[in-house]
Amino acid sequence: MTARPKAELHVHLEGTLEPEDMVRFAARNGVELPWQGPEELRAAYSFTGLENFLSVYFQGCQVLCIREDFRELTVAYLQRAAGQGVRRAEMLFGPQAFLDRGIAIGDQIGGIVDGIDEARETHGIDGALLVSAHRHRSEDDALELLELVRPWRDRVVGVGLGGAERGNPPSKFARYFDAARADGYRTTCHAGEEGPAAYVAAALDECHVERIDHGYAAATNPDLVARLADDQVTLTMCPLSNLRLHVTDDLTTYPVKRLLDAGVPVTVNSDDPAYFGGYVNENYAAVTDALGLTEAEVKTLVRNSFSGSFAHPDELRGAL
Ligand code: ES4
Ligand code: ZN
Repeated sequence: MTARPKAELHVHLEGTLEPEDMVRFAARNGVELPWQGPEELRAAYSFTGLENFLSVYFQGCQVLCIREDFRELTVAYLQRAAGQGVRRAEMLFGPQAFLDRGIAIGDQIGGIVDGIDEARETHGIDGALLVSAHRHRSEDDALELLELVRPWRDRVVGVGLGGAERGNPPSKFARYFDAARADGYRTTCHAGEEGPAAYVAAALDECHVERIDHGYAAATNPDLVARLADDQVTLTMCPLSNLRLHVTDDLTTYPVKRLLDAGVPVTVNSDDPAYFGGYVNENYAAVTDALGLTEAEVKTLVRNSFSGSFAHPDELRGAL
């Protein structure tokens, strides 16, 4: 699996911050953390659910302060991903938590695109940035985010929506996705992680997004599964994340295999790998072991990762 070329379509850049780097950035930026060192941090990574995870994750985000931090974070993830055979990495990043702390959008995105360019040179990996809004904030905040990002339009491939899912349905963000499409962005939306299958349907019907991040709950609804297959909607699933956040407690029933059998273009991804115990290959290994996936099934997953990517088709020649 290590050398198998693949794309990763669902990873939060902030979720790639390893405990050692968090402690190092905290020290150099003079940020106080409630944890003493990397071991104490890892011990704290026992989550009751998505919102409990997000509260720890946003505390971790506080160590990222200057442009250089965002560049180093990006290079470190892309180097690691390239080492796992990732050729194309589509990285979600949520500027709102950093804007709250007065960090200029140019320092955030400037550092990330510097990191993408450096990693392309040194590791040959095709990194792409997707800006993600928080669904627990207002739609007006999300629309304002699009305005702030406008100067970097040519360096941002797409937009997404993450954050606390329960009580924050995709329908709340229909105008955000409309505005993003009008600006030429590709679109993806977290749905059906802790939320119901109806949120997956709403992301498609009301927000008209191209891809669904997670989509775990969709597997409970046969009509929706048939629709995802008919319309070839890519799901970016994250098995270790779903385990750690108690979306599922057992990967032997994980719906990847059933969705593949139904013809849904499902993919395997890491989500927040520094917090959930594995990068993309550990996620492939977890589902392959638990479900006994065949070589042909793993090949399909890998092919889906490229076909579901937002890369220009010319860049994908040979991968499909
Ligand atoms: C998320 Cl905003 C955000 N960041 C990282 N992981 C997430 N999962 C759901 N929303
Ligand atoms: Zn995610």
